[in-house]
Amino acid sequence: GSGDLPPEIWEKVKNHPCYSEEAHHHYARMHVAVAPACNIQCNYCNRKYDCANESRPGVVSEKLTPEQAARKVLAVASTIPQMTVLGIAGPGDPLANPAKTFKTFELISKTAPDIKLCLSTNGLALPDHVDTIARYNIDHVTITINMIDPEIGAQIYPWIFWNHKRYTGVEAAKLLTEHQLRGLEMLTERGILCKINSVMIPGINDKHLVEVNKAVKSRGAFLHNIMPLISAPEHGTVFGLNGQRGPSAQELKALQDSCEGEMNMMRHCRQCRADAVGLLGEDRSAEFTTDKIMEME
Ligand code: CLF
Ligand code: SF4
Repeated sequence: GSGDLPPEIWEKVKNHPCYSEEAHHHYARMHVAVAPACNIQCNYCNRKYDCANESRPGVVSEKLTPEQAARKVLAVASTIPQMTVLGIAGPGDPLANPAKTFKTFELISKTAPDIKLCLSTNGLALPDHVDTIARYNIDHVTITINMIDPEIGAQIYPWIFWNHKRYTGVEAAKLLTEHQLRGLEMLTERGILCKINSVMIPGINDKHLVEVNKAVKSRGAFLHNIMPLISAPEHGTVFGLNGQRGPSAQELKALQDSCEGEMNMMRHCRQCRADAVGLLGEDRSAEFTTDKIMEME
């Protein structure tokens, strides 16, 4: 049901499988992997794999040009009528590849104007792109925010690259958190719905995420999605190699419960791949490789 949401917000979330728990049973999303580069390094990422911002690390996607991506969206939309949302979530950071990302959105808004556009970013470059995001009618933006304390951030991010320069340590984390929170404020001021993803890393930011929750709630975030660190050495994560464990299901639920307040907590995230297609938890990406799409056309 619509709960207590204002009608204009309900209109934006009712068909979005990530923003509405109810919608995820009925509506599908797809991702196109058009964004290979990244502008930061997370300790839980290995650049060979999809971005763990949003997406499950560990599976290499087929990289697409914006034109290939637009053709794929049309092919999927004609096969899966419940497909309501197109997201760009990697495999790197979409805003570290702004030309490819916005070209893709532009092509899709022309060929499939009914499809809602969704973007997921680490937030470093967000303040520079908020006006473009608004201009392209992107209604949903996810920012991955794992800390608001640069001392904690320095344990998660070894470096960032911004304004032609590499920053490390606390200085890097300070810039990142400033850009993330400013970007969030700028988006919510423009009426763009924002979801915050946080990766729960036991012993690093698990207790701190309650503070993150307060900070993003006060800046108008619509939904908070706390996801477990996927820690597996085969993913090549620094944490994984160092024996960093992910949280147990009970630890994750306890943290989500302690954050549950006026802001909704997302509990149905399936940590999708950067090229995921279908209902959440369903992966039909293998049906829509570039070769198969050429056969369909
Ligand atoms: Fe994709 Fe992300 Fe948009 Fe959804 S996924 S860009 S908001 S359309 Fe959804 Fe997947 Fe969880 Fe992301 S279940 S990983 S929250
Ligand atoms: Fe990897 Fe994503 Fe972090 Fe970039 S933002 S380093 S792609 S997990």
